[in-house]
Amino acid sequence: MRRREIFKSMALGGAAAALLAKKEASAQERVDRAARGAPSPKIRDISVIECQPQGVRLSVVKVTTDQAGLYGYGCATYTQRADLVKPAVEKYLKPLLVGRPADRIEDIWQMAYNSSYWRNAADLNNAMSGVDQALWDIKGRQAGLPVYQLLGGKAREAVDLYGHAGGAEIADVIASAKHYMSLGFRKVRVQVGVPGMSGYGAGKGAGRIPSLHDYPVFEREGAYRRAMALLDAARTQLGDEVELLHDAHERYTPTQAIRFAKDCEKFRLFFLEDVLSPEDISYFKLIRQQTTTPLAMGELFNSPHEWTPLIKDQLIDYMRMHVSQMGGLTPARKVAAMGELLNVRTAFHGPGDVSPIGHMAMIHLDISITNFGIQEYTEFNAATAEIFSGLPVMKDGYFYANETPGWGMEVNEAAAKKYPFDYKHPLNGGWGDIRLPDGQIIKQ
Ligand code: GCO
Ligand code: MG
Repeated sequence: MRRREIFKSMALGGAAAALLAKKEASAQERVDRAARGAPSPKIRDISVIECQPQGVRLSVVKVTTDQAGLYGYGCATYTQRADLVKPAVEKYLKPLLVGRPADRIEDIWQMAYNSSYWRNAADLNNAMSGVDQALWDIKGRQAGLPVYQLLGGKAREAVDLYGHAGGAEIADVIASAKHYMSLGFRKVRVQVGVPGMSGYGAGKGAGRIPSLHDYPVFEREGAYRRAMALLDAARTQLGDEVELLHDAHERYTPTQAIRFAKDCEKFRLFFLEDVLSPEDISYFKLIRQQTTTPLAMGELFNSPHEWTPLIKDQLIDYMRMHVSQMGGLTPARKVAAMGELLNVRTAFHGPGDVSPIGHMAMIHLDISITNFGIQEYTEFNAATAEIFSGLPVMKDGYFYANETPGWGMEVNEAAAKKYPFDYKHPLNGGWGDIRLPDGQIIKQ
């Protein structure tokens, strides 16, 4: 024992000193491992944990290494095509990666990206994300550090959130928004049902507008007027303090989108989301020239060819990508860094169809970057808490990162099995069709 330990032990008394010396020894051992280069863990197994604790299909990848007790989790959730993710992992990424060094995250990401030849597909990106985020979890567990420390440490104490206020009638939305504000939320997304048609993000409006079919129906100008009435009421009744967000969910034509963004100026939104479809992103330059309404876009993007032009030319204010649709934390942190150079902030997609592992991965990235914008909030129920330990803690409208190594989360696979995918869903988790009165299907 070094002289310093001897003097310390005399002062502190035997047992306490021994404990302190043991703690210091393990801390020293960790430093030594890092200094001498801890033995590189090899990937021994890759598996997929599927569950549906809140009515939405979640896919989580577990990567196990050859070092006892060293494994990690990553989010691979693509709820509408969940059954494609598992084979993409097990039949393609597992044979490619087992035996490879788990600590070469960038190299493995590039290998997986290249291995399908055709790339930037939603299902393959989600499979890659599951592995990628698991490797970051492993890196943190190996280093004994939360992942945000590997990304440069905290740039803020916690991650600011927005809640989803919705309802069939405007009064219901206002009440829901007031509930979030009572919890301390400073930002609230407002969405309302549209009488007689299938709106987005809120209860279904009563009745049905005339149409030539019996499918769910949507009529653009009626929905537009309803949205303006909602935003006017929200700003009037909730006051100027609260920041309002609204998701147009690609429901309008491009020229309606330009008008919608202009009409929103008087409501001073925090952002207007998905005012265009990904196929129409060339219209953003027209919107940008005509209005100061902040614009958010990206949850439907899978490829750098979609987000790069919008960020490069500063045509949006917030990047809304679904991190697992991008391929994981590795690409997300690169695009976040690109956004910082161009003052485009992050607002990563975080509804119920992101697993708690995916939420935690976003929180670790959000908390460590300068151009963080806002994070979407999802409430977790008891079933989710039964499966995932270390869930993000929400306090006063903020999410907090775990301070324990990696993501700081565990997945109870036995509990996950209690909540299997529900194959009774008529579309097997798919996205239903909504049509204009004449029967034309719309993107929604
Ligand atoms: C959002 C999104 C979601 C999507 C859903 C699709 O802004 O959170 O628009 O509500 O509709 O994630 O599965
Ligand atoms: Mg959206």
